[in-house]
Formats: sequence, C-alpha cells, structure tokens
Amino acid sequence: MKIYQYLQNTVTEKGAAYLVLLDPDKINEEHLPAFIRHCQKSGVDGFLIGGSLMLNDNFEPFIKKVKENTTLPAIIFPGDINQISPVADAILFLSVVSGRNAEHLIGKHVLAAPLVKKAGIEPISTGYVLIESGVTTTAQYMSGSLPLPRNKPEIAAATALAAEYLGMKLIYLEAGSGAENTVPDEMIKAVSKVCIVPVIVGGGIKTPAGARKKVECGAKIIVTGNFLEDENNWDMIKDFADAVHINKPVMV
Ligand code: 1GP
Repeated sequence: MKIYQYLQNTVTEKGAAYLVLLDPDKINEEHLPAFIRHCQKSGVDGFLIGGSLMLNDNFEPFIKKVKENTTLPAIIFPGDINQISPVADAILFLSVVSGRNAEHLIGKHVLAAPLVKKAGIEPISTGYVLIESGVTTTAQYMSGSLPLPRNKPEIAAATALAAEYLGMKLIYLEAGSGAENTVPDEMIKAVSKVCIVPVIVGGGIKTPAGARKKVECGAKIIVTGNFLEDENNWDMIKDFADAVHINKPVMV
C-alpha cells in the first residue's frame, strides 16, 4: 500500500497529483536523466512508465535509469504482460472496464498476477475507462474494445462505480495518448460525484489551464505524456504541476 498511500497523501496535501507518463519507445534515452531531474525539480509527483508496443526491448534498464535520477515513485502503466519488472515501485493493475473484451477484463491478469507477485511490486487495482475521443486511439485498438461514448457521463459514472464496488482503488478516465479531445468535463464531474476512490484523467491534455480545469471538475490525478515528448515543451512542466496542485498558492 506504500505507493497508493503516497498518492492519496499527495492528493490530500496538494489537492491533486501530477504524474508524467514515460513511454520507453518514444523518449530519447540520452536525454532521460536530465528530463527526470527536471520533472522532480518542477514539482511532478511521480512517473508512469509503459507503452502500447515496447519495441525497444529496454523496459527494465529504462526504469533503472528513471530510478537512478529521482526519488519519486516509478509506477508501471502496462501495455501488456511483458511490462512487469521488480525495479519499479508499483504497477497499475488495469482492467479495461469500459470494454467487454474478457482478455482485458481478467484474462491477461491471470497471467500477470504471479509475475507481479514474483517481482514484489505493489499492484494498484485500477478500473480503466476508455473514452471516445475523436479518433481511434492506440489504447482502444490494442484493447480490442469499444470506448465509452463521450456524451454519456451517466454510463461513465455507473461504470466507475461498478469498478469501485468490485474493489478497484483508482478509476482512470482515459481519452488515449495524443487524443484529439480530452475526457469531457461533464464526465469527470459525474464520475467524481459518485466515486470515493481517486479519479485519474489523461489523454490529450496539452495546457496547464486544461489540466487545472480537469482538477476543478474532480480529477485527483492528472497524467500527461505526449506533450512532453517534445523537448521544447519541458519549460512548461512547472506550470502544469502548479496548475494541478490546486491547494498550493502559485508564487508570482
Ligand atoms: C495516455 O493518459 C495518458 O495513456 C497520457 O496521454 O500522452 O495524450 O498526454 P497523453
């Protein structure tokens, strides 16, 4: 429960937590140490690590490198069961509850559970809700499931509540990496209203103001990935962190 507790404490203290998603297939490894240190200095609360494909065969060394450059938690955000490593601190044990593909609801988990146990890392059970976002995203395609219609906040709320009643500790509202449209504000409000567990929102968030809006709607954890893969945007990490940390006054 260490990392889950850390996330909850961060939410209590700062109002919301800000996680940066690192995809080993997309991040230039040479620049990784500087990026990680810059994230920590800028107020990021932790890292999600994972990708849909993992073509580079460098998953574990990548996490090691992350850990060497930060004291923040490294949490696996697995695209598949080949993304499990004892070097990480925790893993989001994701079930795609928006879909009806049994493989992604429970099938992969049966194969993954003994590996997570062996790795000795903390599993954080997470109800993963894919939201329709304009175009077919990689997450939708790879999970072989229909996303939840974006104009149906009540279905999202019912889905999230069912996941919570099944014992899941986090609800991840996912528009998909690089999504054209982010998770709708109304949907975040509807889910946050019924769920006690923290709600994560990610996919297509490109501005600090956009991130702040999601927090104002009830999101407790914000994830950005794609936007920071362009090194020209690194200057904005502190602005994102300040925008997400709604309890902390911004120093001007
Ligand atoms: C994707 O929610 C994350 O799984 C982050 O999305 O890469 O679009 O920021 P972006």
